[in-house]
Amino acid sequence: MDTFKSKVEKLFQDHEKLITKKNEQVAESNGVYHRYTNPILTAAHTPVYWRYDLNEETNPYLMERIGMNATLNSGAMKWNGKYILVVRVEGSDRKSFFAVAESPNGIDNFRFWDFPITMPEDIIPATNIYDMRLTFHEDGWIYGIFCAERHDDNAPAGDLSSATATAAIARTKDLVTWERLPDLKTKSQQRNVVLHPEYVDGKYALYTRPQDGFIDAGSGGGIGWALVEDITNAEVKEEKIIDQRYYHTIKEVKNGEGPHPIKTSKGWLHLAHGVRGCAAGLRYVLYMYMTSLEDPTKLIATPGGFFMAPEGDERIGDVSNVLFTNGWIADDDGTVYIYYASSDTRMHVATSTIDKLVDYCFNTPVDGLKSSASVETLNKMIEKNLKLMNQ
Ligand code: M1P
Repeated sequence: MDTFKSKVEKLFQDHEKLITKKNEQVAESNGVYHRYTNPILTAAHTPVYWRYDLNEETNPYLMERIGMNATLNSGAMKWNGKYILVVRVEGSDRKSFFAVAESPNGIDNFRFWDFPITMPEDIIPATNIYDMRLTFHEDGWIYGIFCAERHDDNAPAGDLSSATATAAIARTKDLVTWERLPDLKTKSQQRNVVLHPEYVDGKYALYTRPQDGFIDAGSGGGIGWALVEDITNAEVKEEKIIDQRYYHTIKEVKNGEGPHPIKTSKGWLHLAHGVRGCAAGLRYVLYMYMTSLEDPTKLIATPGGFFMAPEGDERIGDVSNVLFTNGWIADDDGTVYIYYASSDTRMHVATSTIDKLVDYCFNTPVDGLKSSASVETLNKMIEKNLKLMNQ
């Protein structure tokens, strides 16, 4: 007969088997990146001792006491030789919080640290916090910028859904103890705010995403850029749109910077998400672009279309048809680990290299913004190839 002790042992064994499962590269690839067979983190990867009260006296039926719903949109960095994710964990109560998970190789064996992050509350406490971008800034601090969501108290009585989004800022030296700074002051609501890793003109530089409402980017225009003098009292005084949205593209409805850009010899390499509407709802895909090293507000490569879109099981989840990224790691050997969530439910990794991604950015045709331009681009490729093939 199963005893309480044997049932607890089984829980731990099954969990250990899940988190130590080897992750294999998927054989098919478009040459730009490789996907992997297993998600790297799911709700079931959260520790058993987060979910179960392991005391037989207080939990005689060994039932889950605290449910976890999803592990998604994670910030990433290499830290003390480990691949670190600051994961957005969502409980069954719909509240998101941050927790660190680390892996020795970046593609499997991700293990959560014992405790989630206890994020100090701001002067105006938030109801929900999520989607942290990590930046190891040249000032020596590790910054986490994330969305702080609060009920919109200006909404009509009874409207419990209207909310506001601001960019919350915190910093740390060890990923355990965080110092909370005041939220970014801006004219509009903001989500997907990201700190550039270097000073620009002696100031902190931010990628922003002005939005008219909590959901609608509206007149926001696209991904913005702003310089801030004092990060401990950050205020956006001037905001310039650097990556605009366009009609009938993958970023028609919204876009947002992913993780902070990677510095390469050819320019800053960016990963972002683009959103379009369709009968099934919003479709979130990932795309790339590059900016100049001399002037990080200047676009120098704008590959058209999506870089990655939901495939297979990735299409299904709490918010289906979504890929979202806010973390990647560039290793010294040039390997890039792209961490992305599918359908707001689970985390995955894809790998590529800096050289391939830069080549992708400079040599993928730009979006001509109409069908005839797409056909023209396609015809050029076909003609060139047919000549080669018939030689
Ligand atoms: O549900 C998809 C995504 O929706 C939002 O993205 P955006 O800021 O572009 O509107 C965020 O809530 C994000 O967390 C979520 O994954």
